[in-house]
Amino acid sequence: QASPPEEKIKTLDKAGVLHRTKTADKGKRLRKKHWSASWTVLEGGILTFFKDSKASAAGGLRQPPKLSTPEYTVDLRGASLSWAPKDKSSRKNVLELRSRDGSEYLIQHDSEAIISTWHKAIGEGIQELSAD
Ligand code: I3S
Repeated sequence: QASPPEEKIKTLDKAGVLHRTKTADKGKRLRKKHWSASWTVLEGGILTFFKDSKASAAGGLRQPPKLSTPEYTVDLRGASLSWAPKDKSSRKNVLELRSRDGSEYLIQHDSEAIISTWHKAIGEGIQELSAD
């Protein structure tokens, strides 16, 4: 039995709450960091950071999450990912994501296990796109 072509299977790669801040916008370094905890979705080679998750967290488990608007979407094609150098942040477990258009983001989670799964998933996303 033939399996369906890979490209037709659109999977949700990963989703969860991460701390993130944008540090450069299309090559222009931003002067100030604004860390916020946000719902983050990796799907189809795109990483989407939604607006601050505090509003939806306040709703509790009995409230369906409010559909918030994406704040940043990062196309992983041509992007690069690495552990952020210490001078970029005093926080632990910080990843630095650079998009092809020269925007940069720091991504952080206190749990090393959780940030490692994001490191792997985003890294694989970048790899898959570079293979096309
Ligand atoms: O690169 P900086 O200036 O040390 O980044 C810190 C600031 O963004 C700070 O905001 P205020 O200047 O409003 O306090 C943040 O609260 C810190 O989290 C930033 O440093 P870390 O090391 O956490 O990325």
